[in-house]
Amino acid sequence: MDWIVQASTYADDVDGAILLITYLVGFWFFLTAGLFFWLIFAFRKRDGVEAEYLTGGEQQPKKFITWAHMLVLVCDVFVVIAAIQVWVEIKQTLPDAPETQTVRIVSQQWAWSFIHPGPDGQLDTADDIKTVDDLHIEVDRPYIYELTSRDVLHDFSVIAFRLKQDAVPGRVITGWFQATKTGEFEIQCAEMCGIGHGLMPGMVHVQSPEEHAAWMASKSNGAMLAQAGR
Ligand SMILES: [Cu+2]
Repeated sequence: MDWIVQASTYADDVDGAILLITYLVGFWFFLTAGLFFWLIFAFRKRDGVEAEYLTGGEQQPKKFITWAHMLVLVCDVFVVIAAIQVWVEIKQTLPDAPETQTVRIVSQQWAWSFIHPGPDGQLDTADDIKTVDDLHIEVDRPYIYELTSRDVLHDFSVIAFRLKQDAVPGRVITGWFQATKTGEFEIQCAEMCGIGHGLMPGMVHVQSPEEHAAWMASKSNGAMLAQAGR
């Protein structure tokens, strides 16, 4: 689905599962709708022809339902296999490559706070970089996120990544993403969280390693100046 930009490693797999469902459901939709209207027009009321009453128990017409039902169940098997594959890949697997970094995402009414590991690559150290509504990450690097909420249910959604994860107060929810394209991609809260829900946008800035290092340097200089009281 190229008309919605795909900017993560798993975006294409999510689109593949959704397209499979769309094609299978679409096939049955048009087949049954077509058959339905054909029957209505082909067997409409005619003078001198009496309507036949079917109870549903007759074998001859019933096989059209039974066979179609079996075929739909076979399609379901393909949908379930595709869905489980994508679910396990995205929600039940975490990247373990050594270059993986962890970011913390805190949602609240109505903003996103991000805690980035600084140049040392570790969270909870002095060089952590905190931002509001702007997440800065490196392209082609796996990130684990720790998503929390300060108040109500929110949902961290980045359409270009095909990433969508509820934030639940009292829980730390862990997931991952790996961006494949540099650029700016929108974050939108995807869970009704109050009157400012629609005003809860954010931006992911996917940067090349050089850009990212420059951004971190600019932030840590600022932090040092602030610490020095300037
Ligand atoms: Cu929200």
